[in-house]
Amino acid sequence: MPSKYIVRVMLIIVVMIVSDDKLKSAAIPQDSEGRQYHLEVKKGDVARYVLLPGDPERVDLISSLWDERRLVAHHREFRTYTGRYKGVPITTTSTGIGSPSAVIALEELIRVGSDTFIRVGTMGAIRSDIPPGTLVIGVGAVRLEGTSKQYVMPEYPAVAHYEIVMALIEAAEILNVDYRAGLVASTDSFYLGQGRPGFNGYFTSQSANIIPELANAGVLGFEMEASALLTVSSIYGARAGCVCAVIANRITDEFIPGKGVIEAAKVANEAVRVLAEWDELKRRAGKKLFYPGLLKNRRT
Ligand code: R1P
Ligand code: URA
Repeated sequence: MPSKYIVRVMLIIVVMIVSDDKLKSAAIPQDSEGRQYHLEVKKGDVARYVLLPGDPERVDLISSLWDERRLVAHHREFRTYTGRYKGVPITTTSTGIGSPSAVIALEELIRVGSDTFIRVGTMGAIRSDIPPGTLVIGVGAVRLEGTSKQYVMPEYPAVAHYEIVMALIEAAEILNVDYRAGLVASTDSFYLGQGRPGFNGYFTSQSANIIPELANAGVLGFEMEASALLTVSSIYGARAGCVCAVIANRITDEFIPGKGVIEAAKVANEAVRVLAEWDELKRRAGKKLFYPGLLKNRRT
């Protein structure tokens, strides 16, 4: 029988060998192959264009519309597929609920080579004329979450990249779906933060005022990730935008979970095809930014 000492030394050696394959640094948590701590993706696993739903089940729906797909990783709330949509390499990763995990996904996807992000979400409208099933294309977002404030001052704007806004509008027109374009508000709380009572009717004056105040300022509705994704993408020079299916209307008090989600998935996929075409036109013309005049160079 080996002594207790020898067993302990052998155990330490085994742990060292195993951990050599694992994370090298607490500050930069990735393994020796560059595989990221939360998403478990590495360079080569993901495409430049990424669709970001909150719900992990929505990545199955989004990728079911592709020509081909493979499950790359699923760790915690982050489920990732990569494949092709109409020939264009594409990835979808779920972010879970809320801005902290959404920005973790963004951070790790940028590190492994993605640079274009479209959130494919659900939201609650705060105007009576936006019924469930409508799509809202975000041009900007009110930063009512805390995550983006840990990156930059609150005055910094959360704006969608204009190419993504245009590509989403183009896709919605091609697919003939009902859509609006405008501002959304991203909160950290689904309940009090969006004017819903808490447990036992707990309420605050701030919560009571949030819907009329934002509606009066032209905001179309609530969701929980867009402003952090848009802000952090701008800081890093990445392109981001969002399209959300309206599943609730807070003025008419309707709630129809799932309404419009397949349309949002279709529009986001088609927007990636449009963006890829525009990116190719830019490349051929030697331009950094898309403008409508480039369309005259389109091959039919
Ligand atoms: C709240 O129910 C969740 O739904 C919305 C909100 O932003 C939040 O994540 O989006 P997803 O359906 O994309 O998760
Ligand atoms: N997502 C939200 O954040 N709020 C809603 O009302 C519906 C979906």
